Formats: sequence, C-alpha cells, structure tokens
Amino acid sequence: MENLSNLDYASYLKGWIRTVPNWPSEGVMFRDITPLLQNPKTFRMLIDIFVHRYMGERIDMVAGLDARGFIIGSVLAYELNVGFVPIRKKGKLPFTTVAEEYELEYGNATVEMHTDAVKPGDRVVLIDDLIATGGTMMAGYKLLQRLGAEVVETAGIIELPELGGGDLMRELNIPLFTVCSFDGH
Ligand code: HSX
Repeated sequence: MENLSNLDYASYLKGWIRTVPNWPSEGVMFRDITPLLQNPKTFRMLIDIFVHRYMGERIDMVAGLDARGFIIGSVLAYELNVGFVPIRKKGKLPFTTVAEEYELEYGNATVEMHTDAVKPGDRVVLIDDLIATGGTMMAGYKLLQRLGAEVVETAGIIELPELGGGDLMRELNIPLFTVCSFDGH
C-alpha cells in the first residue's frame, strides 16, 4: 500500500495529470485532468487541498466556470456546506443574466451568470481547472464583482505560466491559488 504521509501532495497530484501532445491542435500540449478525477484517492486529495484552504474562512458561495470548474467546484461547495453557482458559456442559462466577453487566441468568448446567483457582499471562491491566458477566470471574476460579491480567491488546479494569465492576475491583485504549474504550452 502506498504511504501518503510524507508526500508532497501537489507534486503527487501533478503526476496524475496526463499531457496529450498536439490536442486539440498541432503544437498544443493539452493537460488532461481526467486521470486525476478517475482515481478516487487522487480526486479526494485534490478536493481536500481546496477544502483545507477554505474551511477556516467565511465563504458564502463557490462559483465554478464552465465546464471543468463545475466538477471540482460543486464538490468543494458541498464540502464547505455552501451553495454552488455555475458561470456558463453564452446562451445556456434560462433566467436573466449578466455577461462578460473576453478574448481567446482566435476570436472572443462570453460567459454568463444568473443575476440572482450571488448577493452583494457574498464572499465567493471562484474555481476552474486551469489558468492559461487568464481570460476565462478574469471574466468570471468581473461578473462576480459586477454583482457586488467579494471574490475571496480564484482557484485552479493548473497554471500554465508561459501563457501569462497567472502573472497578469497577480499584477492586477486578483488573488489566485493553483495546485501546480506546467511549463510548455
Ligand atoms: C480551458 O480554457 C480551461 O478549462 C479553462 O476554462 C480555460 C483557461 O484558459 P484561459 O482563459 O486562461 O486562456 O478550456
């Protein structure tokens, strides 16, 4: 049986992230978290890292970004005994929404949130799987701010430093926590 007691959890979990070269396009190294989620032990360890980080804080809500942010965000919210709100890609939410457009490498994207998803003053953790350019996370951050919420921290599993999103967010004083980072695109 594996001895987990002396383990560097972040490095261990990083080892469960699969790199798929040239997907979805030539030259891209896709960081695939499905092996990490598939193994019940690593899934639990991953969630526990976030739970331990926020369980001593006053948190009112977890917001998750479409789509992998839903997987970890909803479990985190459940464990923290708070509600979960989805921030979705354009056109998926049925009620009135606020929207934020952001730039992708080619073109634009829009994320939306229900106008009653959070209340002014709510303390929110915003979560996604990965920060590359930071565009998605910052769009979610702006939506929450527009509704008057206080984003206690933005959180992810992976940061890709070469794409600059993490540095940009730190420059803008947007609090960011990630479990691990990968060099190379
Ligand atoms: C990927 O792109 C991830 O799941 C994130 O939602 C997003 C991160 O890219 P970026 O907006 O930081 O460039 O699909």
